[in-house]
Amino acid sequence: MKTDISTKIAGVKLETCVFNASGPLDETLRDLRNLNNSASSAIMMKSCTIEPRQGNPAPRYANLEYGSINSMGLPNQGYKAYLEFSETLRKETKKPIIASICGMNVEENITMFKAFNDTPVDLIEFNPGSPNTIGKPIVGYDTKAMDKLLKAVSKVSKKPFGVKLPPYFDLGHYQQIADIIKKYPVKFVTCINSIGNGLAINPKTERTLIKPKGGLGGIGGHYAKFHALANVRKFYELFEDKIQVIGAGGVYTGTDAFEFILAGASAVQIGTAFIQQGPQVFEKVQNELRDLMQSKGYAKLSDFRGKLKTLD
Ligand code: RRO
Repeated sequence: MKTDISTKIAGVKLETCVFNASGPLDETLRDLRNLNNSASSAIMMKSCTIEPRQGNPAPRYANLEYGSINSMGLPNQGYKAYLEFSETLRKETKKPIIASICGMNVEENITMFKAFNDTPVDLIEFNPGSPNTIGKPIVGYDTKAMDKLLKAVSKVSKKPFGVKLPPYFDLGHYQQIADIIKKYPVKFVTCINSIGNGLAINPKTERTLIKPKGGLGGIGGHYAKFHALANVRKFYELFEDKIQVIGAGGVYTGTDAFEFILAGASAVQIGTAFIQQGPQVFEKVQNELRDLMQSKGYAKLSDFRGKLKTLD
């Protein structure tokens, strides 16, 4: 039996359902070429802004016992660089190329969505709220702002796009945000961005681990997995599989990927584990997922996707 872990996101074929999350090691053309040389099934680019940004002062990322904390502050080369990178990469690869857009206001997002219309980018992941931009709230927690942004970008985007969401914790919030997303031609949601504003402390030095925002940063890795799974599950149910869900948060193994797909994800992204284990993590997770599926007699993702059983 041949185990098929391919998937489609917004009609775009991915040879496997495992690729990189926006953020880690995807800022430069060199980074993106490294991703092309890895088994990541797509090339996801760093969230971009209108102007290039240095990001927050270092140290701004730290490994933790079971994950990571970051307050990178959106370091990126400015959207014009990513327009060019997509053209360059298109000549070098057949893998889907995904742009991540993170403007600071409606106008900036419109400008960037319009610009990517004329590139070979296959998909766009709209990141409406980094947890780490100093002085900016997490937009995903502001339903009115989300509505306004999605309305604006829906009008101009000719590319299929999805939305990267922060984690929600209150059941009522899932419904509110799902109701807004359903009003627009959003093809997928990615759950979850890092869990905003955690605090990691070094008890020896009695200092914070990272410098920006008094030490506060987004928490990723194993710590994030259970909330990521819950977010995938709730949006899978609320969207009735009409809007796809991509899982992100604590994917280190094929079993992690399996759990996300069981909860309803159509693909998974790897962030912290890519930083900690390097590019070979993509192939490792893919092989482990295939092996696990084979041991369970599953030939393809649709054999078990969304079919999580509960105890009632
Ligand atoms: O660059 C960052 O600080 C960052 C972003 Br844009 C994001 O969406 N999520 C995150 O954890 N860090």
